[in-house]
Amino acid sequence: MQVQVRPNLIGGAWIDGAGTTDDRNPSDLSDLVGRFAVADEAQVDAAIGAAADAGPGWAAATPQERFTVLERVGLELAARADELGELLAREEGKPRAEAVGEVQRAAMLFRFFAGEALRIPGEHHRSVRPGVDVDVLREPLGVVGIITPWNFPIAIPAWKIAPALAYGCTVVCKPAELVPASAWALADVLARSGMPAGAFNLVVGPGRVVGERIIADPRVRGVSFTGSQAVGARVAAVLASRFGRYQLEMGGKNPLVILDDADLDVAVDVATQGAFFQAGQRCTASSRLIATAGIHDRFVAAMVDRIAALRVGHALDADTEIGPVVSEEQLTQDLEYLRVGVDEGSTLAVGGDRLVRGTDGYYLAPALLVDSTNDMRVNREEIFGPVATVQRAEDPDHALALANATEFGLSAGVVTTSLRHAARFRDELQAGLVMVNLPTAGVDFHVPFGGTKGSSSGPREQGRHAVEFYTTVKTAYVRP
Ligand code: UN1
Repeated sequence: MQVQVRPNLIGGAWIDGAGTTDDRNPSDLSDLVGRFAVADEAQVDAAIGAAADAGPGWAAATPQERFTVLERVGLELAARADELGELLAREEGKPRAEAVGEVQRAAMLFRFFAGEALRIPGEHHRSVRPGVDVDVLREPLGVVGIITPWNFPIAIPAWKIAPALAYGCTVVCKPAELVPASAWALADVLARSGMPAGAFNLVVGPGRVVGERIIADPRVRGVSFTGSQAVGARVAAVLASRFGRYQLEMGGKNPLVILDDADLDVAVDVATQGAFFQAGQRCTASSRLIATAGIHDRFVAAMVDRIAALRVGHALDADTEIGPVVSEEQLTQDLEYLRVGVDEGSTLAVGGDRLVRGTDGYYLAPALLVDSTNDMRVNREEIFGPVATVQRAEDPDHALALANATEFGLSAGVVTTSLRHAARFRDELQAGLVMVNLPTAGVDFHVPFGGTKGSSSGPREQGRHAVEFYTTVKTAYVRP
């Protein structure tokens, strides 16, 4: 059977590529989710040119025009959340309910930034000189490159594209090659939204061709990237060399501290959700669980029971709690880290086996490594799978020190019933996101998102803080 190839969106036209890439369902490798055109370098250049040409017109669009376009996109995504959620679950492997939730989140991101397009901030001052006024204006940054990962196939594109367009930028977007279907569906909605041709362009393809071309082109004034530290460093180096702007969201090694006074049920719930839901494939996942001495053994025992009972299966099965991991490469990496963890001296308390299900997919039993120490590779390197470790801490001071002893700083949590401990950990955890009695993963769409230390670089994403990346400030002195 002839499979339809989904083309790239360049300058308002759907353009076939130089090759194609297949998008397969990690729950069922016999299911071809779609076939997508891969852009070559000339097509990436054309997309950047189209975005540059569309720039002045979109920058001059009224707040009402931008609101109308973004609101229309948000409403269509919301109306199609079930259909697009199923597509997302098929290509990425997260359970259907979470995938539908992700599409709804993308819808809300567009609706939030539709509103922000009406409220672009500015300042007015009287000059220190008589008879002179000063206006501080926000202007669009220009063409932005948006490079997104596979773990949130529609929410992460949405939370970069929506503010870019709201603040008057034009966009060239490269989604992760593993998950082009959701990004393509979003591009299709954007293409019909009434914005000028070229304001949004989609180019699918590998980072070494498409990504490299985007980051190197001087017409691209800024790049917003979510992905690995290695690629983030490359993006930063290239953008810095040509004085472009960059916004990087990279890894995490997020600690969740369970203090003696924690409610055990809350601790197990929060740790299970944060560490294992979405197969642990979140940069905000709770990968380091740190329990103080008085609760450690009870916490580990309860976690083992809970993890053993988690239902791992096809993303579209109604009773699945944990889907497959996204790819063979990811599965191999997860299994390798489990081996490393045991070699380094920690103990595999539960899980870690590749599972056989009714369809051929990348199923891995969620795994817990106990008796681990913070110097082990499994506690220093991001695994990005359904694998968490437990460390024993003597007391809250020790737990806090362990939590902060990492080069990352994205999200960090504490489970406690003590207001005093909660306030202290909120203040002293070194992370861009702090969660009290909540999973380290799972964030709202209307408030800033980002990390400290090696997790992030550049201004925050989301909420009203997104204006910092997508605009430049002009200070105008006016003598009437
Ligand atoms: C979330 O935890 O809801 O790639 C969001 C990631 C993050 C997003 C996490 N950029 O996992």
